[in-house]
Amino acid sequence: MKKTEKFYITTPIYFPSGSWHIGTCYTTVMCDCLARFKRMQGYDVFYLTGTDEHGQKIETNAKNAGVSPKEYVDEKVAKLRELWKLLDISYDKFIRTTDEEHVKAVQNIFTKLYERGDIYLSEYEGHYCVPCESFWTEAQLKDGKCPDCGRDVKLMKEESYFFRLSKYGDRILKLYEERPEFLEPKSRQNEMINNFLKPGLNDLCVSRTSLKWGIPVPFNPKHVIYVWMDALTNYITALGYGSDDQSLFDRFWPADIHMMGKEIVRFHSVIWPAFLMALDIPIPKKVYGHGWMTFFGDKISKSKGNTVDPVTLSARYGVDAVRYYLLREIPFGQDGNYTNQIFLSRINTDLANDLGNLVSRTTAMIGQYNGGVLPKSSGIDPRDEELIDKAERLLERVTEFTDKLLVPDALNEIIKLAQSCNKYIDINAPWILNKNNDKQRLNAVLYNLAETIRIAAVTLAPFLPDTAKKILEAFSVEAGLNSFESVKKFGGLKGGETVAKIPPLFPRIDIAKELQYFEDEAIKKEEVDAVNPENINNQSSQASANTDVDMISIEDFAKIRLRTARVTACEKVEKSDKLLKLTVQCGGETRTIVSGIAHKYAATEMVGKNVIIVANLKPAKLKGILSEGMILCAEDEAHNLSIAMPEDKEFPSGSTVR
Ligand code: ME8
Repeated sequence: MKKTEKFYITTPIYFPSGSWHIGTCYTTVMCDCLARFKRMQGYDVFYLTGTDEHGQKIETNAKNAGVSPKEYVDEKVAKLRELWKLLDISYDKFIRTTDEEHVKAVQNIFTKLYERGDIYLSEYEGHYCVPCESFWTEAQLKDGKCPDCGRDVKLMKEESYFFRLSKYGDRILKLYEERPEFLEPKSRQNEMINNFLKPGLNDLCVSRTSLKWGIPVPFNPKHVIYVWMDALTNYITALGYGSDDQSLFDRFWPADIHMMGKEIVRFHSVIWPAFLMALDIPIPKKVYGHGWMTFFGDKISKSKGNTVDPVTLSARYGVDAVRYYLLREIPFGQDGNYTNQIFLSRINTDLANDLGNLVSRTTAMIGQYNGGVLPKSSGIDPRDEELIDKAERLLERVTEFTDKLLVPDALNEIIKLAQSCNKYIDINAPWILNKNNDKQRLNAVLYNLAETIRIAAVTLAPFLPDTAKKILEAFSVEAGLNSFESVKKFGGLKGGETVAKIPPLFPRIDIAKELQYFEDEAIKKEEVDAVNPENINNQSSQASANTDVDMISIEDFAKIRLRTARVTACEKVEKSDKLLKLTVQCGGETRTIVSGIAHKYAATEMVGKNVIIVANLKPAKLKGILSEGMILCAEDEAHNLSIAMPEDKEFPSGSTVR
């Protein structure tokens, strides 16, 4: 790679609604990690984020708050910037769609498209979803509601400018064909082709007269420019497109990755390329639509009343715990479920047990056995080859995954190396070497540990910058030894460095106590809304009452989400004869389910079984454990149980049961 190769990465620009939750931070933290990774690889990186400040939603919110739209957004934007600062987001530019340069450039773009005949004046009659700022035809509505968010839409009829989107359908299809890597994951491509491109695109309404809070159409100022046209162009106006200084645009365009949640892929992979085609501007290299952080199966969103506050979580467990969770928990392109339990367990197992414990043990041993000074390397010993080999190949493996945007797998490689180090400590037992006065072997073991930790910490830096910094400081790693280049070869540390014993990077969490805290504090509110405390007795009495229920319609039945799931772990619930606590994998999600089957099934025989679960049952607490679903069982009069299982043992988990 040439030193000067560029990398331009963008998040969507955020609606300054003020209700940011852990899910909203996902795109930004993911892009931050990729931007940092590329910087460490030597790329010239431009990482763009910002805010999407116009539109009806903001106009209404400001009115309700009794302030001007600009006052409203100024306050919210300041809060968002604080959040990004807290989460260590290393953006190169924060664009606001109220920035004067952006406003001017959008007006220029609108005029250019009008002059080219790609924008024309007509009348819009149809539906509008205010929360999504989306236009919909009657046929596109789902049960009369917005097909994206399920909320009410408004009927609109007004004079509008239109963009000739219909003209670009074939070119966009061709783009997908010629550049299959343009839109990922592949499933999103199929969705766009089947739902939008194949049925044929309609021209897009790109102006409104019924609201004021937007960028005026320069040659007809009673119209303001449609918020999505205003918003999408930020990716080029931020680089100075349409201004006097286009040098950033010349350097960084086309974008290497536009990253976003799956719900706005349509705007980025259909409408945005069409705008660019109309402007004769090259198409971005990749649009990546990631999955959602869900909360008991629903997308986390304020409107659904289930937010989890990243500021509270960061203050309590550290920013890097939040970053780690976000980067580790959502599998490639899929959704990842948030529960406090999963969040806390992740910190305990990966960060406190594996990584944190390794650093504590190693610095403590160097303190105890060598006065806090790193011993010198004593050359390669065949007993150490396996560890050294793993350390030397870490960056290569992490790069391979990161390049494919498989960030959870990349992180897992680093944690795996920490686990190998912990095993290496157990096998080599430095305390015995010390007792036996085997100074030479003891020094070699301590050196190998410190050097492997250095390699792991440098590689970890783009993911968890603060943790990496703390580790490197503890081992007095010099500036030259914190680069990617320096971790390709084992043996960078010279020996003689001062090694400081540092407090645990991630103190072990008492999960039961913390879950109690969540219940007592504000975060509890969101969870408790969904939690309906029940106990096993009233569940079973409900079950027997239900044997005589009235007939239900097919729509009623459709409300019950039955899914296949695979049991990955199981244990008896303490002080209960009836209950088993099961961990099940349901598609991309891991859930805990407490089930009253212990009198029939042993915990050990449950592991590996495929079961059917009610996936949208209100979570309930049983013996203090949050149960997120129910396992289907047949029960005879003598209360014997038989678990309902899909006949095909290999059937994928997460499949719908009907
Ligand atoms: O859509 N899980 O802004 P936004 C994962 N202004 N990602 C989530 C999420 C969740 N639960 N909730 C939100 C907009 N996000 C427009 C973009 S770009 C020209 C205009 C992600 O504030 C969401 O998918 O609603 C998106 O990537 C980002 O947060 C901003 O969403």
